[in-house]
Amino acid sequence: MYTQALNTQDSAPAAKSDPQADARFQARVDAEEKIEPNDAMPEAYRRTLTRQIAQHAHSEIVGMLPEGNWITRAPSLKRKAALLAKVQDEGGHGAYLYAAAETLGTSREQMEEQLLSGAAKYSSIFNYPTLTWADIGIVGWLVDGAAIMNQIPLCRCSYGPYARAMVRICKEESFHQRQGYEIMIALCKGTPAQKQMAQEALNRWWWPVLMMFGPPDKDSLHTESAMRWKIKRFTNDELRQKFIDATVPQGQFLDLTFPDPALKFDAGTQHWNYGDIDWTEFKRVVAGDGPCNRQRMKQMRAKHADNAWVREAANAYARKRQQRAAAMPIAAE
Ligand code: FAQ
Repeated sequence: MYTQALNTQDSAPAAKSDPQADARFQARVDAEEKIEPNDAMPEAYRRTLTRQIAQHAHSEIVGMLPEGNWITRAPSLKRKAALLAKVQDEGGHGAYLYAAAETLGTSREQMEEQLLSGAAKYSSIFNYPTLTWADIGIVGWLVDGAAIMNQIPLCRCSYGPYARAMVRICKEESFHQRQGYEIMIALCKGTPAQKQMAQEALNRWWWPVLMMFGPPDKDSLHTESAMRWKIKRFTNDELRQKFIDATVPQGQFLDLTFPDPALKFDAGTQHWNYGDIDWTEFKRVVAGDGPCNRQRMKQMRAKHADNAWVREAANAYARKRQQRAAAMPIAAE
C-alpha cells in the first residue's frame, strides 16, 4: 500500500512494496518532478525523509545552545546584535523544518518527544563546547560553512516542502557563515593573543566539523537509497571533499594552520588530500558520550518544561478561535 502522507503515522506497520507503483514513483523522481505531501510515495521514502528532516530540525534547535551561550558575553553591541539575530534564525530554521516534516504525517509533538527521550539524533557537532569568543567565529565560518555545503544541494531535493524550506535557510546560512568569517578576520588581524585564540579554536573544531558530513560512504546506511530518490545529490565523502577544498584557502588567507599534517594539495586531482578522521570519536559522540551531550539534553528538557505555559496558552487561544468560528453564522454567498 502506498502512503497518503498526511494521513499516516510513523508507528504504522511497514507497508508492502508495490513494484509497479515504485516504478511510477521513480520515473517521477527521475524526471525531476517535485513530490508533494499528498502524492503517492513508497513508505520507505516517507520514513527516510521524516528521519532526515526531523534530525535536521533538531540540529537547528539544539544548535542554538552553543552560540546562545555567548549572547550575553559578546564583545560589542554590534557583535551581540548579529549573534542574537543568527541564533533566532536557527530557531526559525527548526520551525520551517518541523513544518516540512509534519507534511509527511508525524506531528511536531511526536518529533519533540523523540528528541527529548533520546530516540532521535541531532548533529554530532552540537555536542562540542564553545569555550572562547573565537569558537563563535569558528561556528559561523566552519559549522555554517559545512551546513551550507550540505544544504545547497538539498534545495533540489525531490520532496517539495523540504526543498522550498532549504532555499530560505541557505540564504540565511550564508549570512551566518560571513559573520563567522568576519569574526575570524578581526581576531587574526588582532593582537597575538587574539590570533592564538583563533588558532586554538580551529584546532578544537576542525575534525568534528569534518564529521558533520556523516560516516564515510562505505559505512553510510542511507546514501544509496537517498541518492536514488534524489533526496541527497552528493555522497557524504563528496561533500566533505568539496568543503575541504573550499575552506583550506580561506584558512590560509587567515594565516591559520589546519591541525592535519597530512593536508596537502594534489595538483593531479586538484583536491586537498586529508588525514584519517577518528570515526571512533564520531560514533562515541553520536551514541551520547560527547563532551556536551548530557548538558545539551538536560537544557532541552528543562526548556521544554519551562515553556509548557506557552504551549498551553497557544492551545487555549486556538480552541477559543475555533469555538468563535463555529458559532459564527455562515455568510450568504
Ligand atoms: N551527527 O547513512 P548516513 C546546522 C547518522 S544543521 C549525528 O550517512 P544520512 C545549522 C545518520 O543520521 C546540521 N548523526 O545518514 C546550524 C544515520 O543514523 P540513523 C545538520 C549522524 O542521513 C549551524 C547514521 O549516522 N544538518 O548545522 C551524523 O544519509 C550553526 C548513518 O549515516 C542536517 O541535518 C552527524 N553528523 O546522511 C545550526 C542536514 N551524520 O538515522 C546552528 C540534513 C550521520 O540511521 C548553528 N541531513 N549521522 O540512526 C543530511 O544531509 C544527512 O542526514 C547527513 C547524514 C549527511 C547528515
